[in-house]
Amino acid sequence: MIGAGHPRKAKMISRHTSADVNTWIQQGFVVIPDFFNKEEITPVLEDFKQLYTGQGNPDSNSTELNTKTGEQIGGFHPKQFLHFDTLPYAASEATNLLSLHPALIDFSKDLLGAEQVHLYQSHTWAKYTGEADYDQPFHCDFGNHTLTVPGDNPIHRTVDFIVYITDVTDELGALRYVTKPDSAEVIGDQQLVAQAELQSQLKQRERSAAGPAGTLVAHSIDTFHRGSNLTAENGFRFTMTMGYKAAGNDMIGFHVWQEAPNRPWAKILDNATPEQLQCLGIPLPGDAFWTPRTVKLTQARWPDWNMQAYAEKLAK
Ligand SMILES: O=C(O)CCC(=O)C(=O)O
Ligand SMILES: [Fe+2]
Repeated sequence: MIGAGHPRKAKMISRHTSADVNTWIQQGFVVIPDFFNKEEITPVLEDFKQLYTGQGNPDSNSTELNTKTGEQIGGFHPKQFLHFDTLPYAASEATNLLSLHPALIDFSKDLLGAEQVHLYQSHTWAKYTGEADYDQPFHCDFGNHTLTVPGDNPIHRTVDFIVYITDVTDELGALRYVTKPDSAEVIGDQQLVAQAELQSQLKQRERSAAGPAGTLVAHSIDTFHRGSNLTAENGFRFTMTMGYKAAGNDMIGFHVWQEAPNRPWAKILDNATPEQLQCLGIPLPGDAFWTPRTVKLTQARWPDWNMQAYAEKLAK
């Protein structure tokens, strides 16, 4: 088995099992309904309400965009991607640190079989009934995560997490997916794009990732899935998407954290542990990067970041 059980120091209490890791490797998807608890999700829900106040289509359920023509295969549409935000968020510590939750880092390491992982994507996403037709065709997400293709070994791929901040039912746009064995039967393992005639065959095999708030969906950039439409009256769906890769995997990318220094980084720097910050590319205390000069200059740049651990363990 690739991925689970590699030796690590100080193992935290995991929120996943080795069966979850196996399911992800074999099926390409795993859905864990209670990964995050109510106390963790409630403040994030409050933040979403603030971030997206007054958003959504007030005239829900009656727009042209939301009408369907028979069994038509869905398409990608820019209106599906409104109400996106990117880490760090103009929101509470809870929302800013959810993407870096130790249990997610721990799960990512086991899924990818990597000693160290890097958070390369984190965004919020709000969808509203009637604002767009959110039905998409089956696709894999690798197209805007790599210039090559998903690797054969998990360590070369990524894990894409979706966290439900609200309950996500089939009527509220639950992601639909096809397991790896099923998609292999339909289109083989030599194709990464499903043409129209295969879309309907995949649809016959689709499963729903519906779940309550707190649910974690883990998939990868090589697994077939699609967004589905919101049909519940006045419905809305709040989720967060996070992507992890093995540290040093330069083939994979999405956000470039460094290009947005004016965003509210203090929310993260002032509250995260060195292990969490390492997932954003900041070396651990004791790394050769940290010298008296680099600690002093970094501290001057971010005065409220408690850098004691870095200052105490300077490179010789
Ligand atoms: O949000 C979802 O349920 C899935 C959307 C999706 O797969 C995509 O936009 O790539
Ligand atoms: Fe996708």
